Amino acid sequence: MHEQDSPLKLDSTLKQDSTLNEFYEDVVRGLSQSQKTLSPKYFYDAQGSRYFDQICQLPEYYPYRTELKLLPTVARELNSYFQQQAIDELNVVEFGAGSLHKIKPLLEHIPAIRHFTAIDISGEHLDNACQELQKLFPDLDIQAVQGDFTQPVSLHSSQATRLGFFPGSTIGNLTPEEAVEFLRSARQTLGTGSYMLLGVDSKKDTSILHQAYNDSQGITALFNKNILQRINRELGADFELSNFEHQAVYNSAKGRIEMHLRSTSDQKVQIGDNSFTFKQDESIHTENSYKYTTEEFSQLSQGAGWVTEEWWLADNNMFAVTLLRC
Ligand code: AVJ
Repeated sequence: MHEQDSPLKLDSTLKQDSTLNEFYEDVVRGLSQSQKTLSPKYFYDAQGSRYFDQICQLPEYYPYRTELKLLPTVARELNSYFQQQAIDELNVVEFGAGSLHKIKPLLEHIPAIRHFTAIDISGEHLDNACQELQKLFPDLDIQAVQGDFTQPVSLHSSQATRLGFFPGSTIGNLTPEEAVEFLRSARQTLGTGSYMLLGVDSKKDTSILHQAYNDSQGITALFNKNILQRINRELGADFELSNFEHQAVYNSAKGRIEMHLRSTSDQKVQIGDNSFTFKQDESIHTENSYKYTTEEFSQLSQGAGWVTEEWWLADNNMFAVTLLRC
């Protein structure tokens, strides 16, 4: 990685302070609503990113391994597709890049990828992952951007065709309206002639979904509760973690898994000057994970100005990857 490619090191103090302020304001705003809410983007502090990596290794959590198994096929077919289009230089922009496991099959099978821009909210985690990736692909031009993937990024201008990459069904964290908004802004960022490769989790048997978000080892519960621990540590709150219970349920009307933290008693929590009361059984809604049929998702991306080029489906339609063109 080049020095100038790491904005994190240049203005880390400033960034840290404003980030903390924003976190505080988001938390207070979210917990002031009648349905208390926290954004899932705050799951991913260093510990949360580690918990998520552990979730990906769970037998019940099918999305990660199913998509990873599908990606070499996708990458091989993409490679011949780009060759046919005479596209010989690509800049991949990954939104919510995490531990950078998913980009590897693409890099292995698509030699035209020369540039890689990785955007992730967890800056330190991302920097480490980028350094590891650079060792494996020494010629790759890597740019790490710490930030919320829904915020616009400035990409270095080059001749390279841009390929947005948003694997893992992370788009499922957004409501359909927010997903359209995101795809629109990604289209603006990437520009005409660009592509977008997306992982989309499919609608399926409720019991499979239920198990994936209520694993037997309780890692998902730890991941969910970690957000409270983070609020305690970073914002000086006094959440009693044992007074909250992990809950994940499929809302079939909305086509989404909802994660909640349910208060096991009447209680009060202090965050700075604000105090929040919880009734027994009252919940904090911490995450949505939307599931789509291919038809629903193609419709959604069309609404954001993208054209669906291709769908790849995993065995039993467990997970899907789609290529969009702008
Ligand atoms: C990273 C958003 C794709 O929704 O399945 C895993 C996060 N939450 N287990 C998902 C998650 C609980 C995951 N995404």
